[in-house]
Amino acid sequence: MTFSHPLLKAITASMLGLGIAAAAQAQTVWDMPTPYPASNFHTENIQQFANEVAEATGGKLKITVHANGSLFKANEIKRAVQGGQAQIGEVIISGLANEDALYALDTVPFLATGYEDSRKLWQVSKEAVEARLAKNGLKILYSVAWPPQGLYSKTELNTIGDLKGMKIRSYSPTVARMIQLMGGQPVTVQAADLTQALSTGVVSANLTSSATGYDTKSWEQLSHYYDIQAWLPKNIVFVSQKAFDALDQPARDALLKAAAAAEERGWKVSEEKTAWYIDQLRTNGMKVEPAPAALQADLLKIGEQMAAEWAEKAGPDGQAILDAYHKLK
Ligand code: PCA
Repeated sequence: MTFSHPLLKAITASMLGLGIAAAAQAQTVWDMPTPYPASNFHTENIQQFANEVAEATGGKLKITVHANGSLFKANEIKRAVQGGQAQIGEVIISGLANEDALYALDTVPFLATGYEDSRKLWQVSKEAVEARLAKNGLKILYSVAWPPQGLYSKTELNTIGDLKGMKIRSYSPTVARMIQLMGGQPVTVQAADLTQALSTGVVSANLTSSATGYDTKSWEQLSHYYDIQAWLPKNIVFVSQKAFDALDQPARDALLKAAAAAEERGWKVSEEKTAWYIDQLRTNGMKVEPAPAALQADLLKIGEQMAAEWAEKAGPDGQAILDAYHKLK
């Protein structure tokens, strides 16, 4: 039979269209809010993860990444996934520290200052973090560390006294605590709002990585980068357990496989790009140096105090994790 009549042709075409629509309905689409810009290495890694999931499932599971706090702001993302307004998301673990001291572990200053130690710290704390999030119906897919955190300033710093009263940008409760102990005034600003906060003079210093300094073109507002290597905070990519359970087995497998690959790739890129990021700060005119010895010594002391504070807050569970970490080191 041929469809030469125009009407028949139209009917056939619309039936084909219906077929395509039915296939599209079999597709699961997940919204993925993330806090950092599209060009950030975490976000690029997430986009690749999403592409791999789409490919491995033959387009059946599509993850739409909404970067830079565009769908939900950094501090709303966990709740959005918990509440089912999004299915998958990314947060920085230490951003959750008001919920549980455990989440602050990777921002205890100078506890783990390089990639190797940071991996060990994750190794000993992962299960506990997973268990906390599971109570909220959330499942961790993978975690990746940021480069070591440094101190950015508009002015030269020689001693801790130079920070007195300075408005310093913070991204988590532990960072705020450190700033307080440094004599500064912490101001919470999410990464997506950082450039504006710096250019309007809301803050004149910042504690973050070379990566975020590069992402936000910190050299336009800040002149000094002190490479104090205070800690390597980690992001997690997590999914609603309910959304995960609703997938068929091949899609679950594809998701977990892509997540494992993203974790490995993410840590590698983070470590490999650190020197490049620092170089970019320098090339763009920032003065990049280690902190003067007196300042670094005072920062280390603050780190010791914060480690003690953390251990007290985190109780015996926290102490057990710390013990396991020191044994591994
Ligand atoms: N960049 C993020 C978190 C840690 C980092 O290196 C930020 O500054 O918000």
